[in-house]
Amino acid sequence: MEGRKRIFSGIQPSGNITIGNYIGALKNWIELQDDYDCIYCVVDMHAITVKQDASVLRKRSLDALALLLACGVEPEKSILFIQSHVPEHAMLNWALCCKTYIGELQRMTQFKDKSVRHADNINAGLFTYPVLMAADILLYQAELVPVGEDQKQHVELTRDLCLRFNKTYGETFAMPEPLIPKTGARIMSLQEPQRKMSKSDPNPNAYINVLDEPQDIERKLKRAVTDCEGLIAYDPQNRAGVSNLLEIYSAMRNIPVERSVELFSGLGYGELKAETAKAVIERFAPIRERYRELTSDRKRLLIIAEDGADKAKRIAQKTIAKVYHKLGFDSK
Ligand code: ATP
Ligand code: LTN
Repeated sequence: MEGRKRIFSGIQPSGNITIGNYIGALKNWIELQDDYDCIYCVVDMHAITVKQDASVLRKRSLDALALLLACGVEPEKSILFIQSHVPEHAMLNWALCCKTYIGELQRMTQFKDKSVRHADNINAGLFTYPVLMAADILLYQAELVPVGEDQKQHVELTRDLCLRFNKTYGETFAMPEPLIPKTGARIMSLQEPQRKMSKSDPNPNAYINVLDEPQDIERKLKRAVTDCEGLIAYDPQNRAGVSNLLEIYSAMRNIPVERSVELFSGLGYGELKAETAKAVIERFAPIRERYRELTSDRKRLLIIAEDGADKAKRIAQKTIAKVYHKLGFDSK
C-alpha cells in the first residue's frame, strides 16, 4: 500500500525453525503485517554457503514457506517468496560485492563463528554472505528489517553499503534500520544458557522447535539448565538460565518480563518451567495443525511461492534497472 514503510526480512531453510527464530523474528513479522508493507523471504541462496543436498534443500525451502504461512504470514497482506526464484538478488549481490571491502567482511562475527563450525568448507560465499543479505534488503528499498540481535551487525554493514552507493551514484537505495524486539532478541540455549539457541546445535535438548510434540516441549523445558539459587529473578548476566525462561514465558504470553517476574515471585523453578511449557504448547499447537494441512498440498504451496516471486520481481526489477544504469551497464 502507498505511504506505508516497507519491511524486508528473511529466514534460512536450514532445518527446523526454533523458538528462538520464532520469538526473535517470526512473531514480529506477523505482528507488523497490518501496519507495514511487508516482504518475507526464504533465503535458499544463503543456505548453500554450507553443504546442502539438492533434494533436501528443495523440500526444506517449501516446508519453510509452509511454516511461515502456518505461523501467520498472510499472502494477501504480505509478499512471501523463495529467494532463488528472483534472480535480481544475485544481480545486485555482484554489484555490491564490488563496493564492499574485504576488511569489512573480515570483521563479521557470524563469518568467524561459521568458519570454526565449517572448517572444511570456508568458501567465498560464506565470506560474502552479508553482501547477499544487503542485496536482499536494498533491492526492495526496505526501511525496516525485523531480526534477532545476532543479525544487527549485518544490517549495519547494509547501512554502510547503502550510504556508500548513494554518495557515489546519487540517491538509489532507501536507508534500512534493524528492528530488534525488546524481549527475546537473543533466546539462549536451554542446555548452555550462555550460548545463543541455534537450530544447528547438535544437541536437540538445547532448542525447542515450533513443530515439536507437546511432550518433547515439556521434557526439554523440565531439563532446562538453571542455577541453584532457587529464586526467580531477571538478570541475564548472572542468572542466564532463569532469565531465558522468563523471556520465553513473557514472549509467549505477550507480557513484559517485569510482569512475569511479579507473577512468579515466591514460586520455584518447577512452576516456572511447567507454566512456560504450557504457554509454549498453547501457542504452537495451532501452528502445527495448520502446517500439517499446508504441507499436504504442495501444488498449492508452489502456486503461493510463484505468485509471491512475481510480486517481488516487479519491485526488484525497478531497483536493478536503476542500479545497472548508474553502473554503466546499459546503452541508454
Ligand atoms: P543457524 O543455527 O542455522 O545459523 P539460526 O537459528 O541462527 O540458524 P537463521 O535462519 O539464521 O537462524 O535466523 C532467522 C532469524 O531468527 C534471524 O532474524 C535471527 O536473528 C533470528 N534468530 C536466530 N536465532 C535466534 C535466537 N536464539 N534468539 C532470537 N532470535 C534469533
Ligand atoms: N542472514 C539472516 C537471514 C537473512 C536475512 C536477509 C534477514 C538473509 N537475508 C535479509 C533479514 C534481511 C540470518 O542468518 N538469519
